[in-house]
Amino acid sequence: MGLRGSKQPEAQVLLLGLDNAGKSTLLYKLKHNACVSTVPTIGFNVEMFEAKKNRKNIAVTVWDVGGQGKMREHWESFHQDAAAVVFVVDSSGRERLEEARRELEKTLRSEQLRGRPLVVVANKQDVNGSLTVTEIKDVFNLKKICSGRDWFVQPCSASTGFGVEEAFRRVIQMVK
Ligand code: G3D
Ligand code: MG
Repeated sequence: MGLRGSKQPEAQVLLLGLDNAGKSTLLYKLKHNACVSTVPTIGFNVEMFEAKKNRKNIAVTVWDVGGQGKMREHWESFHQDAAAVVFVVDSSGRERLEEARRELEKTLRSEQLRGRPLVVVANKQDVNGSLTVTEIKDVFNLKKICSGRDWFVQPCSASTGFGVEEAFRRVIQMVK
């Protein structure tokens, strides 16, 4: 049973990524269409949405689990009920790409997430010189590490709102 205890179809979505990738900004933009100044997430943020899938309402719960080192140990306890994973990447800097790639790889190895669809959000596309979707696909070797699941890379700017709704439309389409 989900948070509301209703019979309505529900989907839990895990919002993951390194700290500072833009997860909380993305979540608030989606929920309130507003730029809220974020503070590093301690613990987690959670928001619920109504969405339509195959003309039916679906209750979507998005879990934004803090990305800072210590919290990452807890990511796994959120895996069990996840229908899909959204992994947010800061495309504006190359320094932490390898770290992000490792975290994503580790996440995808989780037995509980086997076969779950993945949307990689290539965030901060508003920053000059940010990595393109193609570059991110290459660096992360997504074709290889995503074999056996549906996946998609969505260019996005959580600050401006570009690609935010599109990213979540993709997620809803992909959940079973
Ligand atoms: P997190 O929840 O993944 O840890 P936050 O990340 O949402 O807290 O965002 C971290 C910082 O990145 C914030 O800046 C936020 O404003 C910024 N950010 C998020 N998305 C974008 C984006 O699309 N473009 C740009 N340019 N910046 C973005 P501060 O300065 O508040 O730390
Ligand atoms: Mg946060």
